[in-house]
Amino acid sequence: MSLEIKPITPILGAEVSGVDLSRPLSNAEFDAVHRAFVTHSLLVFRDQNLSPEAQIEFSRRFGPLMVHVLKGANLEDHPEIYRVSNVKKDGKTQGRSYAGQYWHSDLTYEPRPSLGSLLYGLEVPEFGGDTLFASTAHAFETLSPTMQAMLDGLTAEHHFAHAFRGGANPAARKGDPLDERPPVRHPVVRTHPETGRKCVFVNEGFTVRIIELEPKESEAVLGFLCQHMTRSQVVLRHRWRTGDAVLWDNRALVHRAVDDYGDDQPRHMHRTTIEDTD
Ligand SMILES: O=C(O)CCC(=O)C(=O)O
Repeated sequence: MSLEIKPITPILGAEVSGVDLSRPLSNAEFDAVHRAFVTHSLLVFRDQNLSPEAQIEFSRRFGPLMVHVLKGANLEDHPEIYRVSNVKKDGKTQGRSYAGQYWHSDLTYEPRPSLGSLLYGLEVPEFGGDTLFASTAHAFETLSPTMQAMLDGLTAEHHFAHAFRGGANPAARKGDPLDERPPVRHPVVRTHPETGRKCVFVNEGFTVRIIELEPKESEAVLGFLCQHMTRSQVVLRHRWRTGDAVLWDNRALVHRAVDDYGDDQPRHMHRTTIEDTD
């Protein structure tokens, strides 16, 4: 079966068929996947059967893997796999339940944030539990030149604790090791190293403030940017099927999960997170 790439929306996303990620990809196959990843920012691979080892091996071809700060959610034998799960074993949840219920890009609270993430659905709800994605490059390109010039050169503070301290969803706060990571600073506009496109690099989850602005200005600008990036007409909504592996570019997108399902609907996912070494 040959590799096929079908775009999902005019702005982002493509479905890739003809690839079995459970076995090592040839260099030619990997190059085609890599090109599609850079072009579309998000790739959906259906009907995969991925062991932790295979997921790690495929993800590592993009760069070194990061270990999530919430260690209890990582797979014991494979700490590079972060579990997003509401499934309980011996009364204990198997990973982080209802993770990411706010727009974010993964691990922007780290000094070196993430290049991309691969989320693999082992068990998904019959309905609900979709994931939403929006392009930060498209967001920048649809701002006025005056706004673009104002943002370019600014710096923002990102903090892991922000998502849990009422910055986003207060319900997600309980029991998280809030101070594991000190605040870090990143440019508000970053140039994607592979596409050359400028991307807005702030998010609702982890961005606390824009350093160079007064607090009220910062709040207003961040609020506007988050709203602008995630307008309904630019959002891709991924409806999960068991066996889906979704790879996204954290340098070019923000995403959020939707907790419209309950614990009676098991949702169990394995995520690998690739480091941005540029
Ligand atoms: O569960 C999801 O759909 C996404 C979770 C999330 O935000 C993440 O893995 O970063």
